[in-house]
Amino acid sequence: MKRHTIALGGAGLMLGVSLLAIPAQELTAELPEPPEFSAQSEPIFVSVSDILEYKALPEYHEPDWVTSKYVEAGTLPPVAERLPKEPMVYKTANMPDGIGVYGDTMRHVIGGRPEGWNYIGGQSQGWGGIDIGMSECLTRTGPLFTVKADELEPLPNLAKSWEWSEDGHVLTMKLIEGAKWSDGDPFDADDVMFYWNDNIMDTNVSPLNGGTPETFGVGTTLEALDPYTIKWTFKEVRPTQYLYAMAYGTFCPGPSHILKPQHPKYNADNTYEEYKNAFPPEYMNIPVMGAWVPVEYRPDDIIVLRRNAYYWKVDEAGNQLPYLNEMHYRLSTWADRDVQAVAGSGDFSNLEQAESFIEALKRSAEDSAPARLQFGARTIGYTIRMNFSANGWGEPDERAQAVRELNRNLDFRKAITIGLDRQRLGDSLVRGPFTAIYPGGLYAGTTYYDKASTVYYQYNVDAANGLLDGIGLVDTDGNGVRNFPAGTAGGGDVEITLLANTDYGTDTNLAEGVIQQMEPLGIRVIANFQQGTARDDMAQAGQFDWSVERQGSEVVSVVQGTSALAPTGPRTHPFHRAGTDGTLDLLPFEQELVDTVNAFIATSDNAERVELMKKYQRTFTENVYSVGLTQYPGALIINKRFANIPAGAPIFMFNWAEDNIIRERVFVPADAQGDFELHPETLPGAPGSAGPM
Ligand code: BQZ
Repeated sequence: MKRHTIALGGAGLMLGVSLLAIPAQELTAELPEPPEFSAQSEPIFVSVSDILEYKALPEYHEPDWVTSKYVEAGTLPPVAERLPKEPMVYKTANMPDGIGVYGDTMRHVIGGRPEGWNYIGGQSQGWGGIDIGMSECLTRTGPLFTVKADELEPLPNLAKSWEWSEDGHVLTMKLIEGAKWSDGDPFDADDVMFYWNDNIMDTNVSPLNGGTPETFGVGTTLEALDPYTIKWTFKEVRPTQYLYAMAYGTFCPGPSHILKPQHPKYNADNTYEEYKNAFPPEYMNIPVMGAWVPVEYRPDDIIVLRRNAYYWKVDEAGNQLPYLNEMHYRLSTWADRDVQAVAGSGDFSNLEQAESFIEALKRSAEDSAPARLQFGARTIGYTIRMNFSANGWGEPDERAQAVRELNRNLDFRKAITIGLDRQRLGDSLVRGPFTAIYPGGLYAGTTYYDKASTVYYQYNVDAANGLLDGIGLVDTDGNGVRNFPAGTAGGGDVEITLLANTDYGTDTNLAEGVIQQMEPLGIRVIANFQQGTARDDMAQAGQFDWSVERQGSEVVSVVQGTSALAPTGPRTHPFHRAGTDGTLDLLPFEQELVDTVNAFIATSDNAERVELMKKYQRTFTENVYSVGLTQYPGALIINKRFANIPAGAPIFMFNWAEDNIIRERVFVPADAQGDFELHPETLPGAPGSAGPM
């Protein structure tokens, strides 16, 4: 800490800056190549039309017990009447193991806990594939990892077809006709417009996964032309980009016939909080468009879901999907998910915590191992996100406001990024060829990544201290911690809180590493470790100085979550949202990033897009917009008895594997089926009724 003492005096301080200024080129270096690590299986690339189509089939089928116990008993209409006019049909040629058979269960283990069933009202169901399985969206992107790059476009889903107007401003979408919610109520434009008008456009509601009006473009409008036709009008010309935002997690309509009566606009007795919490976890049989419906919930134990008798997808033989009758979500921890999957007491895991790699690899290498494990590309990455708002987002106190000002100072961010030994951080998680040094921005190895456009400020503690001296942060009271200049936050110690998610060992281990590595810089970082949901709420409310976060699909695919790449709207960005006056106080380089992202959204010319993302990457990494930490591959762990698991399925790309593998067409051959169903031969009951019917 000797250097600090030199520049104690005010004048000395200023002097220090110019004297100590270190030219950028001395701070940067060529980014080391990630260690050689090839994905263990490659996808089979196809066209969208090879995967599915919508068409009426001559006959339809269902599990025999559904026919005998429900249809013949008159408590359920025949399958043909439960299906839409033209169901979605999965093509056999695209199913790795072909047409499946009914039966069995997929036993998930999750680390989250359900807040309730009002997804569009902002409640989480516990993650780990439970909301992905219940919520169907206008389009779908999870399976796009198998689609040819030059034919990449979201899959149709609840929107079965769409057409652009000549001038490219209007997109007319046809919804699937005659599909029903799992209680038999018709799905139509009313559900779509309730989501748009009263959950997206009503800013008193924050739908789960962050859908906002700007997610679909500033000034965009949506209207229903008839029960099965909706019309989007965009300011941009042919912004095909927004079709990705119409997939999971930002355009998955909820059952308006159940939710609307609870919404304050239609129910004056209810507050918005009461609307959000109107359907607690104990409420069973919430109507869904997904393949399975929750019929049992035991707190801190399990959520059981049974097949949706009105599910609107079939195979080419006319068998109504899903093949699996039941889904379990054991309420435990994310780390336990890995353990149970390799042990065979669970059936599925996204091996995403690097600390568990070696043990999981060892266990799954045995011939007798119940599950197979396949690594994918490096699409899991962590970064430090600094809160860039200096105009009140998250209502910072004087100390926090002073930290925001530092976060907005490039030399400060440079000092932090070169003060970090990323190799050591990666090795602290797992040794071996897994982790790669990640400076921030788009991930190496992804479609739009360009190494030459990636600025890497290499590890250099001395230079870091030089920069911090240069910006006037001096340890005036000699306690080893730098102080704010007199007149700022009372000249107190520079103390910075670091938000991290205790649901994951990786998150808190990396945060601990950052805290430790900031000490030699005289920066006191204080752990603010929170459980998942609390962490998510704090992050979205801007109640953080810094946060260690596992990043989303925007830095993997760019096309999914694009609007989160820069503050394109007042509430779209993870670490810079509008302040108390509703405005965004963007720095000049942030405005450049916003313009680049908006230009990317507004063009479908691929060459132009590639150039725009090079510009994005350079501006992002040159300005250390976020401080990358490490990047590594994840591995999909699935019990060997399951069939129709697509080759090369990544745990995370456009979405998580729970979407990518298309679970509704996953099956277990008859002779391999386990006896795990807790409610065999039952169907979901009426909304709100206890248990299956
Ligand atoms: C995968 C995923 C499926 C959310 C969640 C969880 C939330 C975040 C993130 C992942 C979990 C699993 O991730 O870790 O492997 O199963 O659920 O939804 O981290 O806290 O808010 O973004 O997807």
